[in-house]
Amino acid sequence: MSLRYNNTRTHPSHKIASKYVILHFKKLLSSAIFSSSSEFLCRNAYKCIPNWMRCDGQNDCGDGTDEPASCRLYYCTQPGLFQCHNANSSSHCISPTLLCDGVPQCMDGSDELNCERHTCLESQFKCQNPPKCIPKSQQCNMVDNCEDSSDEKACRKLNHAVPGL
Ligand SMILES: [Ca+2]
Ligand SMILES: [Ca+2]
Repeated sequence: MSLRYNNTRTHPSHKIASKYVILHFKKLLSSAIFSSSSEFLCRNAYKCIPNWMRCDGQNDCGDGTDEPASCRLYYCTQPGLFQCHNANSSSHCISPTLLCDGVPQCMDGSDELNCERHTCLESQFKCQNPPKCIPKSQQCNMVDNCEDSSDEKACRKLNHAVPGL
């Protein structure tokens, strides 16, 4: 894409086109800076939230843009739960701690989709392969909870730093 703002001819349509290009460029820039593919960029609040927080009945953005009118009907009994993709009742809602935990709780398996791009909760550790979330308490416990030992790799020094060892 080539941008020429110093055109000698300043026809009104050029101005409108330039304005559109700048706006579009700003939009691209902000999404490139503030959000990854696993995140949703709040439109007005200039912050990113994990994708699964969209349409969960809770205003996580603060500006409400994660809960647009186009969201599917929310059947869950409380906000903040993950609604399985094929949900048609509250029985198809699970805690977000069960997303990408390596066990499908949704009948359609939608809680275990795209886990390589899933953002684990702050209370969780993300294993490398398979990409799944485990409780942080299982990190550095000298047990391979990840299946690839990635939960035990980054903390060898921590294990050795235990007083008395
Ligand atoms: Ca939300
Ligand atoms: Ca699960």
